[in-house]
Amino acid sequence: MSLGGSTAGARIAELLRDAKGTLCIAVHRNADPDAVGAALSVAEMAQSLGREVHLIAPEGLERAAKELLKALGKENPFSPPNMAEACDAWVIVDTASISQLGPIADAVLGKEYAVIDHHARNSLYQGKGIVDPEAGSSSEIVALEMEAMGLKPSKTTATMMLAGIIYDTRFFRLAKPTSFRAVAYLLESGADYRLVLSTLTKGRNSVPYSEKVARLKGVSRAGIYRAGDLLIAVTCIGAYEGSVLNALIDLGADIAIGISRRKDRTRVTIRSSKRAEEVLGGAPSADIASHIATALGGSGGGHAGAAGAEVRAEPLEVWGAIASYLASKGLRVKVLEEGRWKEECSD
Ligand SMILES: [Mn+2]
Repeated sequence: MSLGGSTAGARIAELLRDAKGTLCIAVHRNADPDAVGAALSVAEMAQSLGREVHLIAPEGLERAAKELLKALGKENPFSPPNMAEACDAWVIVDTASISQLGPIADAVLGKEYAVIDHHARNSLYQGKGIVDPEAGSSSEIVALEMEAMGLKPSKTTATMMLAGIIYDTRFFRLAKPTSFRAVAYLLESGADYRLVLSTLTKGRNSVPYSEKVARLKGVSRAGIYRAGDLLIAVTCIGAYEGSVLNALIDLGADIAIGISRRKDRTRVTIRSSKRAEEVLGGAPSADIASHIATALGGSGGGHAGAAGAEVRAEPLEVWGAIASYLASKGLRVKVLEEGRWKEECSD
């Protein structure tokens, strides 16, 4: 069978068709609607080529993704991480770094794999697959490949991919031309736009109790720093990092950093404002994550606005690496308020 699509898309089709043994699709930890939409559509691509695939989530699904599956009347299609051992070849979707693969990293990296992703810095990509930082989402990359191959996603998958695009582009605020092209194709394929909007907006107004507590704790512990005229907030948090950091950005921080201790590692989550992007150039969140990973030995990746890194280093060393990134931009860090994050993050 020969398929159209881009050259990279054709290579993915080749891998899906020819890979020996058990074929699996991996998403990132805490998989969001974009990761789930892209994974479901790659699975349908594989099925159209006569291949069965297993979907593996290293650390479960994020709330919005779960709510969408529920609204679609679909069971969670992902197997737990211990299934990863049985996989012989992989397609990794929407995932930028080893740390985002969590417990399945070793099972994936030892095998043949392709990457489909849109992050500005992707440290997993080794030439096989499609990494397009110009795309607003991974779902739109796969949607346009499917269209070029003459494949139509099922209604459920089309709806999940549409949700992925809307979620990752923050309701089209960060949309690219390819986002809208893909949306047109998904709507023609039967995607349920109203269901996506009602599910994604309903989730917003019903923040769970534990997430509210995490936000308030995260804000109350935060240290506040100044670099040039950028405001930087650093906090110590173990859960709902994205939600806490978005709250800090909403309160006025240009860069918000969440530090979380895990046994022998430190996980760092970063969010940056548009203004930080203008002042610092490049893709600040992703650049800080890469800088930390390079300086301290670990992995990191992400977008201009959101990124993450995981290193075997102490929180204070992480803060030192961030200060050295800012110094490389000619900015010195001044303390406005130390907060309690250092105490909270030391054991
Ligand atoms: Mn994404």
